[in-house]
Amino acid sequence: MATAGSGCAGLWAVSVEPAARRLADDLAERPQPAAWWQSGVIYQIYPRSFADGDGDGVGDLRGIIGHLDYLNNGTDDSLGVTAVWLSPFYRSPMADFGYDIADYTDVDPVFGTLQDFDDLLAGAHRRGVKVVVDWVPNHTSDQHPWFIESAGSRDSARRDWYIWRDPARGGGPPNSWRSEFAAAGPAWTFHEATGQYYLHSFTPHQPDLNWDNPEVEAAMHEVLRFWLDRGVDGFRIDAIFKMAKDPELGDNEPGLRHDQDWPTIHDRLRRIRAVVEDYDGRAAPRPGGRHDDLRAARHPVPVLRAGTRAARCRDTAGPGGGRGRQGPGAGADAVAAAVPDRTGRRLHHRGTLAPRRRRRRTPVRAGAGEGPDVDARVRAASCGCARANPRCSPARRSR
Ligand SMILES: [Ca+2]
Repeated sequence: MATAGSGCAGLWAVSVEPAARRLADDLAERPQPAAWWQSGVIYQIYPRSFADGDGDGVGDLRGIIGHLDYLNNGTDDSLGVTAVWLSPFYRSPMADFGYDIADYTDVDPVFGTLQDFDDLLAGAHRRGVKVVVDWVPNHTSDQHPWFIESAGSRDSARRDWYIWRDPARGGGPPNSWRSEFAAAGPAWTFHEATGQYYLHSFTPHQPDLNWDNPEVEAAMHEVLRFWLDRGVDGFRIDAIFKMAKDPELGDNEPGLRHDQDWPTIHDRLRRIRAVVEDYDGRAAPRPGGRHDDLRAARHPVPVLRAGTRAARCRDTAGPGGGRGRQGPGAGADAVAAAVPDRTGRRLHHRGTLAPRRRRRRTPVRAGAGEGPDVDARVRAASCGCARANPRCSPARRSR
């Protein structure tokens, strides 16, 4: 019987499998209904300026909760958004307005608590609104416990979690890489205590994680799972193109950047996708060919389908509408990504369409980045306008 059964199974394998494969291929080629992140309106909220829930003059999660009906109450009286994308609300010294994270799994007290976040998530979901959170994988704050431990000594167990190198022969930074913030100068800052430079693609207070270390990748995947387990619907991935660099630290060449977009990015994106695909209906970059991956990596909301046109609009009304502001700048910095549907029809937005702003560049001061005045470099670099301006949000940066 066992032989007959095996033969029967073999017969099925021979006669049915090709037909099943053809059917699967046919189904795969049929147009699939667009997912929410492919056709919906994704509305970016910058928590610091959106709405102040406790009256201390700074926007917070309770302020967002208080305006969920403004975002979507199921009627034409609301914006009718499909999803909100929350700029960082994590614990941070705010050297780069929240894009310098000291704890990926907690809410900064200025914005509230994890309970506030859970309440926000539940309130959004009750209204059918998805919640996308910012994930900042390229760098931490220099106040993150990982970096503090890494900087503790050359023998630290986490030394290799960041990118440390000896000075160049003759002194100075290890190579010619520059910070993405021109005012910050070199992408390297010398650490007196251990006699090496550390890499930072943005401000000196944002040391780059070493994604070539599998322990770092695993730890950052755990961050994704932490928020997925809480129920978030997707991630906006910050500075994703910086997650893969030439491990040999070669100098940039005409037409070839060694400090970003290194080919290792593709497998890293696929592994991120694999983490998210353990959770039904969540959004992250899709695996695909080199072009698709890079399109995803470059897009301000990488969950968007390659080829989707996106426009930014500034919500000049804000949650307070014409009834006055909720706090300093409330509403004025809320930026929506309004995504036309497949017919090109703009789905829903209230506000004034504005062209993407050119980033204001500050001339690099002579000697910037070489001296010890790191804080001055941060102040200049963090908002790109050379002044400590809380209204100058990272959301304005073009990444
Ligand atoms: Ca507040």
